[in-house]
Amino acid sequence: MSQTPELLPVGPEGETPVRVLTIAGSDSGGGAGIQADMRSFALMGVHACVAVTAVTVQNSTGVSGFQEIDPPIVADQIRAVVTDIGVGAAKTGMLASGAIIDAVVDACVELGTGGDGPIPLVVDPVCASMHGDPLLAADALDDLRGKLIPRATVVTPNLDEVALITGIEVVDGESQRAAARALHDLGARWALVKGGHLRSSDHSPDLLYDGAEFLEIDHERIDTPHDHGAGDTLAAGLTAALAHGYSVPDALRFAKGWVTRCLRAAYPLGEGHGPVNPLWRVGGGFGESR
Ligand code: PXL
Repeated sequence: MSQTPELLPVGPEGETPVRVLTIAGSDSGGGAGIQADMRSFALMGVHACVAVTAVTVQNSTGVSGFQEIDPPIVADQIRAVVTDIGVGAAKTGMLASGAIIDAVVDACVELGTGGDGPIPLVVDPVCASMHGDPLLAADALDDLRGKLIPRATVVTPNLDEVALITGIEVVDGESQRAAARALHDLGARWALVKGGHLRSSDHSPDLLYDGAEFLEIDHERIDTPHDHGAGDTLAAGLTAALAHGYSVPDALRFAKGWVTRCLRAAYPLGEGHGPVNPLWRVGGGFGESR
């Protein structure tokens, strides 16, 4: 595909759409986690199933606590939807604990999600909120490295997560390539090392690696404090495009375009950071009607 379209195809009204599964935590502020995924999935035209892993208590200023869901209930949500509704791709976000990672991996192995199975799995290895609040237990890193990442069709860490998972501080192109190699060595089919704030230009080059070739995917960088949920939204775009049968590089091109558009439309919310905004699809800037 030479030109990746800005939007995914949608079928006629009344026809069952492409389905995806998000395995993630709830954000009471509505900007990240499951809520970010559902907003984007709906506006991209795919049906999203959900396996809730944790309920966070948060607003625009940070996460003040969370309650984990029992690991067998997390796994049963995955089984219930994959065996009945069927999904074209799945993604993981906040998984909170090693026990939840284990339960998710067991269900994914059983259902052919990730690994050599037929259902692509996007692993967004969420470790902390943008405010630094932990969203994954420190003792779960070994499970992330040794069990979940090896099942990833594509793993999508930000630079802080890269450092936690691989020990590599990405500061330039060379360390970005070293990090991609390290993530691939852990067993991910594709490793995406996001440029994020890496280069102080108006571009944020992401590096994609499949063990053979490095692919740099560059996109305009939008500088906004309202980027809550940006990582989730990029991973959601990847997941939806993979469910449509895109290759990983084409899925990334679509997802970068999607998240860039959502960043451009981001809005302030509360006293802290506002969310990226997939509502650009239905027209933005509603203002407050009083
Ligand atoms: O953006 C990462 C993320 C994922 N999931 C939940 C979150 C956050 C960030 O705060 O709260 C539930």
